[in-house]
Amino acid sequence: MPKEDFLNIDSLLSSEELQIRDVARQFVRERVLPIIEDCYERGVYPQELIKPMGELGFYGCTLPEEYGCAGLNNIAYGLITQELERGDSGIRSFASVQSSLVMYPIYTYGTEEQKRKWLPALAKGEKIGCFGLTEPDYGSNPSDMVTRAERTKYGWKLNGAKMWITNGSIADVAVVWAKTGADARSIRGFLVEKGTPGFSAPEIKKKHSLRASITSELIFQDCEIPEENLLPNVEGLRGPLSCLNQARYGIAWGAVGSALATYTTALDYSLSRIQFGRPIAAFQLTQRKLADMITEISKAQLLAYHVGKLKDAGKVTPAQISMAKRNNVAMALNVAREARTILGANGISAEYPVMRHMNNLESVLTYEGTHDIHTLIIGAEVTGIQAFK
Ligand code: TGC
Ligand code: FAD
Repeated sequence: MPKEDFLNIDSLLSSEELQIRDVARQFVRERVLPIIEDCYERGVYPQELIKPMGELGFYGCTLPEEYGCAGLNNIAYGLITQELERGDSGIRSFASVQSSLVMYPIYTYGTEEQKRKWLPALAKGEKIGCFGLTEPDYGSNPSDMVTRAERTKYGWKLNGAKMWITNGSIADVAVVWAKTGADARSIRGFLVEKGTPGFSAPEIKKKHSLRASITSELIFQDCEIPEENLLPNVEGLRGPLSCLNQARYGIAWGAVGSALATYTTALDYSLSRIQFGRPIAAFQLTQRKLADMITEISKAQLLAYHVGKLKDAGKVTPAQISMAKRNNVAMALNVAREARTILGANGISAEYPVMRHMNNLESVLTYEGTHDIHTLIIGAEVTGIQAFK
């Protein structure tokens, strides 16, 4: 019995999907794992991996080949995020933002010129993107955002600030959501290019989580945006929230990868660590922890797989994606915490990946809609009553 595929989920995957999964797995083993603890400790993103990940087709991988993308299905996309997050949530975050939050809106809501200009370069990792929705005072409730775009003779003038933006300081293009009128129905998306006067993106330091990931503030002071940088084909909160569906789906798989990393570490450790003359794996309390971990991981894999199949069939709902993101991230955090107990004092050491994953998952639990917000999205779906407000 393979130690991490208890339910033989591999038997559900096509040979192409398995091959893509294995390419991502090998990339993480060879390029990410040897350096990631050091990056985490120093608080830097390994930028030397950005182009190699593009060469392997990891960015925007479900988008069509005519824009330089791989044209894969959603199961393959999920398997890639699973393997990337097995390495580190920061690596998966980079790919999620580039793919789901930057390439997806340009592809879905952009002009043909915008697609030709940005998608092939973003797919190769030659250009980097970020996504600005959250503001210092508006996180879970983006409909009350205060960043504004006013019409000018030549386009738009942007004023406001975005907060907690992954990749912000290194991005060549920021997809920024701003109000053009009084309420959330006037929200529009803008492509703000690096170097635009009035735009700055200072990095947020002193994080205890997602340390191998760049997180920034975006500041706009009378920032002039040409008309051709408006995403013309969407208006209202539906624009940014539709991008979140793509990223939240990827996170549901990514969380499984993180859980596999901490579970397999704990399993291996429990078999070699001797106390009271026996491997700690021989104690019933340890076996119960391991049994609970692999059961929850297996259930999460099936959930992600099924939601992926629905997505490929064009039948998935946002609430189903919320269920997968909510369940799988909470599952991964619980698995990491149990794994840490199995490692004893070694559980807090950077010699093992467990605490790094655990700390990362505290961000993953909060971003892309907090655990509570996804609870309320599911609650609204089953009761028909919105409890947000
Ligand atoms: P509500 O009135 O429900 O909806 C407004 C309009 O949006 C539509 N809509 C959606 N469309 C597509 N997909 C979804 N998931 C959608 N949810 C809602 C809705 O149909 C409506 O459209 P229309 O045409 O009728 O106007 O909006 P609300 O203001 O009540 O808010 C609902 C709520 C709370 C669920 C929403 O605001 C929400 O999801 N809040 C959480 C915010 C969030 O997730 N932020 C994430 C920021 S990005 C990020 O974290 C990146 S981390 C990246 C990384 O490093 O990986
Ligand atoms: P708040 O919305 O202030 O929530 C605080 C608490 O209140 C939470 O527990 C929440 O669940 C609870 N709460 C709020 N409303 C309700 C309610 N109605 N009912 C019950 N409980 C409620 N954003 C981007 O736009 N782009 C990015 O690239 C990005 N990257 C990120 C990277 C990192 C490392 C982190 C940590 C965040 C990132 N975010 C990004 C921001 C993220 O999406 C927000 O942090 C998240 O949406 C929550 O917003 P908030 O932090 O303002 O918390």
